[in-house]
Amino acid sequence: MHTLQETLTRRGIDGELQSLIETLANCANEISALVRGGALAGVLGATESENVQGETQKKLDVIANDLIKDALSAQPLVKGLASEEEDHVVPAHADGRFLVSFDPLDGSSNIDINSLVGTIFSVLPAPAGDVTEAAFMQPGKNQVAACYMLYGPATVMALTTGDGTLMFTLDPKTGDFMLVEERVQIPEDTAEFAINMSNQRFWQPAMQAYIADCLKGKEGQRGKNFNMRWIAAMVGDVHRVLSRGGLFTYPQDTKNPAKPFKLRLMYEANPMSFLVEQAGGVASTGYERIMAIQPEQIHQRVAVILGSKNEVNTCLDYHG
Ligand code: AFP
Repeated sequence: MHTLQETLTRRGIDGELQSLIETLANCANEISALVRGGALAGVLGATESENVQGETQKKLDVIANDLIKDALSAQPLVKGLASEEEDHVVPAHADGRFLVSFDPLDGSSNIDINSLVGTIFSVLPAPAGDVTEAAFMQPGKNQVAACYMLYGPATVMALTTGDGTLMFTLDPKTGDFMLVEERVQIPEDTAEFAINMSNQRFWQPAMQAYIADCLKGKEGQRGKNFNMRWIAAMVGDVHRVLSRGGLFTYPQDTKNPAKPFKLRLMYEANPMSFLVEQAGGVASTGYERIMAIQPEQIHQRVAVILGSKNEVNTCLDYHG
């Protein structure tokens, strides 16, 4: 078994990117310990504040955000950072090589019920000049690395630097992330989908039709029965897709016309799309490849359909 450091060295990942990835892994190690402490670590419950998107912040959202912000600000390779929990981009080191976007604690509503949560990172090359929001306005295909850490029964990390998707498990005895799978492959076919069914009446006709056909099962035109899963943390749902295939979607809806999309492009959709594509899957909005989208602002949201290649493509057929 190889540690994260040994794996990155063996794969010839340049020393600076390696150092940044190790910083991200160390953050996850600390957050993992807090998550495991639960009520004993004083991390449950909500704060009285809201983030820029008007969502109530959980204590652990704030703690994880501060922990990562401090660690990245102390890492000389980081030129700037953008977080789901920060109103604006945060400049770090003027001669840093990387920009890091992150969701410090994905799946916040799961914290208090002792269910899955995780952290998601996206690494972009830093352009010359000042760190403004404009520096982050790069499509996902520019990412040099992406990873998530899932704090489940085991703490795991999925990582890509553009040469496949690797899976690691945190060894609680040594604090090292150990390589458990070098080339994750998402099965091309599946009979499992993940969607928040309570929004059904608000979806566009294309998604209505696709899910309706899945629900008809063997007797319908799909000719097979489907199973449904919903973890309410994208990090958990994507981990299942990487582990055994499936289709995950948070589509456009009209529930709140001012907010037609739920998932954030920079902190959730782009890094997860990179991991999924590198594992042989597909990630789309329904109409375009997520990683080709030219971002317009850091907190932008998008529709997401990702997972097993053939199933996502079938869903995309319904979108014309
Ligand atoms: P947070 O980042 O605020 O924790 O939200 C999690 C999330 O964006 C994503 O991870 C889930 O897939 C989705 O929200 C769950 O949404 P529902 O509340 O509709 O189940």
